[in-house]
Amino acid sequence: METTLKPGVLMGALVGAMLTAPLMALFFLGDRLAGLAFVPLDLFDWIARNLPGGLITFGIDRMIDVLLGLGVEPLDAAAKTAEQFMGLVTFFSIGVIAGAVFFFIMRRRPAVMGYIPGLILGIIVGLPLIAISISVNVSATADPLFSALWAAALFLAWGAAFSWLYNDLTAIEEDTAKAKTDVEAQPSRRRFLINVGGATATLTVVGAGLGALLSSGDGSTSTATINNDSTSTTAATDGAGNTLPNADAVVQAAPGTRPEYTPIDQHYRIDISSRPPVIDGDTWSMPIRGLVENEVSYTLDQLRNDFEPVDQYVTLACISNRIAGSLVSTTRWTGIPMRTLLEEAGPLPEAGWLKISSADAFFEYVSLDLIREDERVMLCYAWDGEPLRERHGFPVRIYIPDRYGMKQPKWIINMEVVADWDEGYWVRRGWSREAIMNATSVIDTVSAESAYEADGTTYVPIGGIAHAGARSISRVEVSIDSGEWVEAQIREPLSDTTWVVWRYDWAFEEGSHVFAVRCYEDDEAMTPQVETVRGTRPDGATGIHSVQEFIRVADADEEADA
Ligand SMILES: Nc1nc2c(c(=O)[nH]1)N[C@H]1C(S)=C(S)[C@@H](COP(=O)(O)O)O[C@H]1N2
Ligand SMILES: [Mo]
Repeated sequence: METTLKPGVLMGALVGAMLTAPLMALFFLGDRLAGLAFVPLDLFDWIARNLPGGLITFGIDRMIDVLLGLGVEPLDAAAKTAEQFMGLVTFFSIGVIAGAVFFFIMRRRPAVMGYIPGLILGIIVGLPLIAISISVNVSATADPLFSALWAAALFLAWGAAFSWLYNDLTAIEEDTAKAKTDVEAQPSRRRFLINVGGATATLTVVGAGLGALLSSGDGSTSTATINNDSTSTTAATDGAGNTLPNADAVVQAAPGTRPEYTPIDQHYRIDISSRPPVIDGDTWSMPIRGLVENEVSYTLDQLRNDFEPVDQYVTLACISNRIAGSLVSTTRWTGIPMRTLLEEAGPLPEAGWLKISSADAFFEYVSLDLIREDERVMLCYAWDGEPLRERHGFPVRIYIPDRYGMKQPKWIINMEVVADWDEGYWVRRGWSREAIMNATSVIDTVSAESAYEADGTTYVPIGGIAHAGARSISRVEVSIDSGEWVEAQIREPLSDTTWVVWRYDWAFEEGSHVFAVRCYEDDEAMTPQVETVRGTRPDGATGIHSVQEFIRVADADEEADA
């Protein structure tokens, strides 16, 4: 008979929700206020890292489908936000389930035992989560010991609150039962829950609100600018105001083409963690050890001051970029040829590979032969003339020409010369071993607004980009309404490791048209881009990009008369 007077599983779930929301808000506040570990996101990172690769890719693909369907831009920032949101939902669900289970078990206990059951709950849920947080967190700036103590205190308080609420709710049930006739007694449980809910909601809002206020913002929000002004799309300077090497190029981008040199705030960003690792540039140093004659180690100052800096304009793309996707960008990379550093270490005869490891547990292998043969392989410490941004790999990352981003670790903390190749982070999860960039061409714009007249014909500029890693583009062709492929003009590129901007001035005909583009590599064979449609996994997407648009030129006749 007594058990019926005890609050049940649904009540437990409700209490779980009421207590877990402020717990998360306090974790967030600790993160913003003191750089303490944000355990809910650590949990998500840990899950994402330990799921089989196929499942992760499937999950990310579905997420991208949803975001694309919603028209969310920029996609990579939105994906990061969605990931963080999924992390918070997962953690919250654990709290709700913990509440339900706790009340379920307590119902079957004969007597109330003060705060002990709640504290035990806090330990059972908290301990593994703290262990997970310690193992994956690389973005917290506070001492891991402080983070662990802080998390332990929060989980214990959270657990104790379950006992406190459970005991009070039980007491209220009993009072209510005794006072069956008392009209006042019935609403007391509801009043109690409203009071508790109000208190936890206030704590949540104040904690999260303060945390948000304290967020300096790491600049991860980027605004997409569509440029309809032909002078700014082919801007002649980089972020620091330096003249770009192809400033005098004859061919101008069709208005509406993406910026040829990506503004640094708009450079795409992809990494395995929900937040970038935070590294102190003053204390960081990078060793090269393993099968070498001299173990060497470099501080950031040494890398900047003791070596002649090299600049390279580079187009970087993610292997999970879809045809015409936004995960590709171009900027100027500054650093030191990896060959120079390798020579200082002096690999032993049996050495074959360089294992590069990152602060976020990411790693990849680069062949020593490649480093020796290709001096463009570079240890990079600056982008667009500035120290690498936190999210782009501060303090150093590697550049390997012709490879997708998955081969190019950011946030490097260690290099080890080893004898044998092994699978890198994404290779283990089923992605390409070589990750050579596929030749790709994209239509950015069919610019009816920029139509112009010449010799009695109206022309509409069409334009976009094409790239093939470090293999250069020799020719771009356009086809309209499945007609003959005709050659487009190519703007002289920033370098032979960047995309080219192409343009085709089309003799306009009003109506709905399908525009398609394809490109050729700059080799003897003039290798054409692969036209077969193939998804991103495992070797990167291939296929022709085409767009269908209804093209009408406003007042074309009037302009011709004028
Ligand atoms: N340490 C580390 N390096 C990394 C990654 C990562 O998750 N961790 N992601 C890789 C992938 S998949 C890509 S596409 C590029 C993206 O670089 P960006 O974010 O600076 O554009 O970084 C690569 N290097
Ligand atoms: Mo990537």
